[in-house]
Amino acid sequence: MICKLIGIPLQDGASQLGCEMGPSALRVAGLAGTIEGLGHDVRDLGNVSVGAAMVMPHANQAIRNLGPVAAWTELLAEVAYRESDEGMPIFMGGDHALSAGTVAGVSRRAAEEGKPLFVLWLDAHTDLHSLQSTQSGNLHGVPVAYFTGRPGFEGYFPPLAAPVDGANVCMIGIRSVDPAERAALEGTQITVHDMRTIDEHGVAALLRDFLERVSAAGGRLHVSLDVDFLEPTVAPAVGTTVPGGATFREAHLVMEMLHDSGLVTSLDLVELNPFLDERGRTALLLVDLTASLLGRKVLDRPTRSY
Ligand code: DIR
Ligand code: MN
Ligand code: MN
Ligand code: MN
Repeated sequence: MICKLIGIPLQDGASQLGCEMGPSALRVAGLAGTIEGLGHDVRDLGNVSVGAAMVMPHANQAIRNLGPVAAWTELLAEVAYRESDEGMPIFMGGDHALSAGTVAGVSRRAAEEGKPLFVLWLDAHTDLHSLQSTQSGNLHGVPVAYFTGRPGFEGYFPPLAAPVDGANVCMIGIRSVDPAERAALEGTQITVHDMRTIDEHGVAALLRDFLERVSAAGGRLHVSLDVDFLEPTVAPAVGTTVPGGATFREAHLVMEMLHDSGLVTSLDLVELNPFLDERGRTALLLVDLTASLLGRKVLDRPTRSY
């Protein structure tokens, strides 16, 4: 398979600086060579960059960097649309605000192909704030509301070519939801598997149900992996750690099952903040998780102490 690496040094959506180093850390950790070693054709397309953005005033004074994030969203929607023509684009973030653009772009691609787009959201958070409801003002908290077509983005973020149907979005790992997001969830058909559900049923059964739906619908599948999906002791390099996350094995099992399904058409690796890492261990973990998604078997995994 052709894998296209696309670096997105975006940090304007996060509370802490450092995500702009994410693409570099993933390269240094050996992402390209690892994927090549699995027999794939890797093309590193370099980093995307936006020029100086406009100041965009908004009634919600808490919002930070609205102009720049809007500009990134517009550019990334174009890049994601273009690069989803063939092979699997791997979007190396960068904070999670980038998914507003990447999902908008791959959704436009799916619509053109006459297929539904499904999104697997692996995260501690639902990222379902509107521009009005965010209290932190960090725009990595809004991408799901945007790409599912919820109101309030008009005149700020670019119009969506094809909003994603909430019924096609499955969230796994959720354990930190703000009250406004909780209220917004009620009005959607998004599937939310919180950590308690995972504890009780196991991640495999939950994921299998979703993958069967994707397969039956003949959909494209975009996977968005936020570092804070994982338990902070395994993946410390993220600005918004939340205890009680997915274990090392739960995360790998998700990736292994995604590989076996053959359904994944695009991937975000987001929120890696190398400044918070411990000798690159979180970057290496993301490389290994991506390897599992692209076919590496447990028996072939190099032994690392992390
Ligand atoms: C919180 C945290 N819900 C916010 N969101 C994060 O700032 O809106 N998303 N960390 O990944
Ligand atoms: Mn092309
Ligand atoms: Mn997130
Ligand atoms: Mn998160």
